[in-house]
Amino acid sequence: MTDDRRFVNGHPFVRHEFEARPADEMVERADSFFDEMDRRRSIRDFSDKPVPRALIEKAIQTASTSPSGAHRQPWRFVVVGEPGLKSQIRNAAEAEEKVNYEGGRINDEWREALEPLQTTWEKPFLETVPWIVVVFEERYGINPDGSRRHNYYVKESVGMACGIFVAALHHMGLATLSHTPSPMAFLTKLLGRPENERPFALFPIGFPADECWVPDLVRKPLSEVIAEP
Ligand code: IYR
Repeated sequence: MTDDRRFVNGHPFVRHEFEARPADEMVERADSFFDEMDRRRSIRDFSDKPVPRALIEKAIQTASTSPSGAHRQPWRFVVVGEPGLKSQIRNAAEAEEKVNYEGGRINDEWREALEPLQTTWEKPFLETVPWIVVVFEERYGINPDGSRRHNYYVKESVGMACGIFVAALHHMGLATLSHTPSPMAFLTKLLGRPENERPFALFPIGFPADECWVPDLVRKPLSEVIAEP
């Protein structure tokens, strides 16, 4: 056994190779990462330009580096590229959203909150995009004997993984929308997922349309984001 591995109460540990950086390089990297992330926007006008599946898989692999409760990694990323399935997702999502928008499931307060986004029940981008990734949370695992294995902080874990997923896509030059067609139960059936999984969010992924408009939203200033104890 080398110096870089040891057992702690019988459990394997490895030495962590932390990458220490000079102070000026830390500031430079902090600034440039902020600038890059600040250019990210959620979009709804997508092009049908193809995207290699390998890029989607790399973004999923990156997302899967997320921290998770007890390292249970309670997420599944379902990659949908088949046009028929995308159409089925669009149709089912629009059916639910039509009830939201026109059937009264969105109350006045909510409607007012959505007004600046100008969203409607129509979701054509679900057919336009080359890929839809549907993220499922694994509510509990299944042991080899069929019994349930508890997962911890599932929503927190999957939420963090989705954040890293969005950042990875943006970093590689792809655009997405964090979308939660509501209710999402239809995705379990459509994608044949087991009972221990629940849909968490859906990400249409591709390039923006030649003309793509987004709401002129303002990010909160730091003074409204940071609070002192
Ligand atoms: N799910 C609907 C409504 C909607 C809700 C929120 I909160 C948004 O940030 C955006 C939309 C839809 O997708 O249109």
